[in-house]
Amino acid sequence: MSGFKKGLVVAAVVVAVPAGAAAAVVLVDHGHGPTVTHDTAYSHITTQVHAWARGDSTRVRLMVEGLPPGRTFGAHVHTGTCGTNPAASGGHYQHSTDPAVPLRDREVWLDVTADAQGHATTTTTVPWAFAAGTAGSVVIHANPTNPVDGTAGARLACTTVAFGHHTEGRAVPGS
Ligand SMILES: [Cu+2]
Repeated sequence: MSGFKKGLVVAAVVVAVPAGAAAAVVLVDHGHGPTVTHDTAYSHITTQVHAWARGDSTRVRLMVEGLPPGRTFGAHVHTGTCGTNPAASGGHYQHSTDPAVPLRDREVWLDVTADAQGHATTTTTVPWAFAAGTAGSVVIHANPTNPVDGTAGARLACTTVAFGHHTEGRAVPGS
């Protein structure tokens, strides 16, 4: 019994240390969805978006369930929040409009490929923090992203995420 209690105390101390570290990873933004499904063939999918900040960089993860196995779908961070009109989510978030920088390095692309169970997860890290109000959603498209112009076909589903508002602000233990 006393050994069990001692173990709990040790675990609590280990978890507490990273929260105070300078380079802590903090869950800052989070969205569950989809907020809106634009194509009824995808009305059964579920989405989760998480964003973590670490210093000046941001790690964004898109998780989707219920997709057709084996297919790849383009997905991006968009500027607007989701609405019943697919165009409501606006264009792609662009951290820079400098045409000398490849699109994939100034937008946030989260293309996902479904496994045999229809699950898909993609994580990407970008070297910036989102300013509040500049990015409002993650949109899943019908086709893989064209690396030249960033297009990916029709908008299938949209998940609203208030990037940069830091609605979460929780330190992630052990990271
Ligand atoms: Cu898009």
